[in-house]
Amino acid sequence: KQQKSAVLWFTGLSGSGKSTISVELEKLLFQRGVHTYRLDGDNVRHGLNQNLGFSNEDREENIRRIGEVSKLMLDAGLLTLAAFISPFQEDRDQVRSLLHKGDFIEIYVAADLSTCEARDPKGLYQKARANEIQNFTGIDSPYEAPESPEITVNTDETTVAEAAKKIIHYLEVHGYL
Ligand code: GGZ
Repeated sequence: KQQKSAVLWFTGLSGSGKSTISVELEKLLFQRGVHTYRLDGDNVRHGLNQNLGFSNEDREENIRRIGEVSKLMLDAGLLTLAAFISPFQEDRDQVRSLLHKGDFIEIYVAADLSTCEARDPKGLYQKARANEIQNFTGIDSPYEAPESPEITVNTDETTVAEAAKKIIHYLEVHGYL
């Protein structure tokens, strides 16, 4: 059976679990022989987008470029996993509008700010609270939760494995797998 390419777009706060879930999901997809590519801050913000920071304008441009790259990945026939905070509804909608209907799957990785702040894997929330970093999402920069995401996973309540399974289930039910 031919795989259907698509863009799985993870959005959520820093520390919500976007990257972790996308890594776990990629493993499950690999086991099924699905060809994937994962885009995240580590391979995009250090390269293609290294001239961008965290102002609203730079985040908009960050997401615009990632949207265009995702479109190229889609043309290459890959199931693309993009994990970025992508805090603005308008910017996510812009990416959606670049693609055909059904090719963009918005996944809201929901978690309370207090949960993300308690996790604080890189100590960035602490720095933001201490004013050592400005424009930090959830602290002094906004996050707009998706209005109608295809999938929501709440990592306050759900494990990484359960979240990945929920996404696999969606892909099966909707004919992507
Ligand atoms: C938010 C920041 C900031 C600020 C550095 N605000 O948890 P992380 O560390 O590993 O992931 C965050 C990442 C966010 O980059 P994105 O490209 O996903 O953001 S956006 O979609 O809004 O363009 C965080 C780190 O970069 N980081 N400074 N001020 N996150």
